Amino acid sequence: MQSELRKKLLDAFTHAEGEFLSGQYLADLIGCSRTAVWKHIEDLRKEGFILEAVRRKGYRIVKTPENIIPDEIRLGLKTEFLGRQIHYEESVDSTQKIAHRLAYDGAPEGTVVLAEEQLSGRGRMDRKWYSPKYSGIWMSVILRPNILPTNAPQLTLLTAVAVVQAIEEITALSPQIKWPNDILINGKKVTGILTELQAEADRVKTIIIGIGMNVNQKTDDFPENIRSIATSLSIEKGEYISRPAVIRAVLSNIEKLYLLYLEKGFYPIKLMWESYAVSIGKEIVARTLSGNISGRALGITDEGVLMIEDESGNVHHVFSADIDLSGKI
Ligand code: BT5
Repeated sequence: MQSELRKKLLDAFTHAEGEFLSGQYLADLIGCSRTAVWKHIEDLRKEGFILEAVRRKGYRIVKTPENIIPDEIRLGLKTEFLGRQIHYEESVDSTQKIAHRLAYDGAPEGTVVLAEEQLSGRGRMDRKWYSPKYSGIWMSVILRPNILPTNAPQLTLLTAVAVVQAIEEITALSPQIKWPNDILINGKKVTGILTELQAEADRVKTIIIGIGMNVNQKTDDFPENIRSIATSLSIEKGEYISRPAVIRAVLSNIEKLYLLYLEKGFYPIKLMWESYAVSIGKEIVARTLSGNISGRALGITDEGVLMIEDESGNVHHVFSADIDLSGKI
């Protein structure tokens, strides 16, 4: 089916909110015969939509498919280059792995890898990222900025701002960022970001930004070991959330901020990031590979490095750590 036609039909059903639309109404709307409408309805069924057809009443959508159809994402997507190429898979080990391979093979900047589930989704330092089927957004984005490898963490912070703004737009919830890569709602983790590099000594070749967003999980869907620290948009909002809408908002915000970053540098992003950060001004503990540092979080440097002032007034620069907000070692 032509994508314009498909969009008209889906929009009409969305506005109908589960009520019936007559075959004649749909035929007039898209300018075709009632037989052609029936054919289009069959096409939607093949995509996984469940439609009810009742004589003299017409059609109504009972259930939309669980899948994230790349065409549906692209339809309302207002970006120049991000997400113009979507590599979509039902089940993968990790979208990061696929994105690395595509980038290596020369995929254009802005290519996005999306999967319905990940069997070995990963966090930082080889930690596990739970990515169950159909309920979240597991996605990797390929960017090729001309920056130094030491500035790559800035892209994690940029993505965190883009995700927070997307969540605000779609759900009106108010997420916060915990340095460097956690997005929290009511103190629980709703999104994690993992930035990986393909770099030469002094130049970034490719940045792969992995974004894992919990969207429609219920509390019981989380494994026990993270149930008390994880949440989903749906749990927080109390309703089902459309994944394509969230994906579009995240992509369009990343592109907007990325273009701003390329033009003006990190400073404007840093200001936005600080406005969403939970830890600034608070007593925290940074757990690093070489030990714990406790003190007051002062903010981040222009490179995105966290600054912590300890009891004796020494300022520590922290490049990589897990942050504990309780302030006690
Ligand atoms: C992260 O690591 O938060 C980065 C997660 C990035 C996931 C995306 S999904 C698409 C792309 N493909 C991948 O394979 N990865 C990326 P980190 O800060 O290390 O946090 C990991 C910790 O978060 C785990 O040790 C758990 O405690 C917790 N965790 C795991 N799965 C979670 C989930 N679904 N929701 C909330 N917390 C989770």
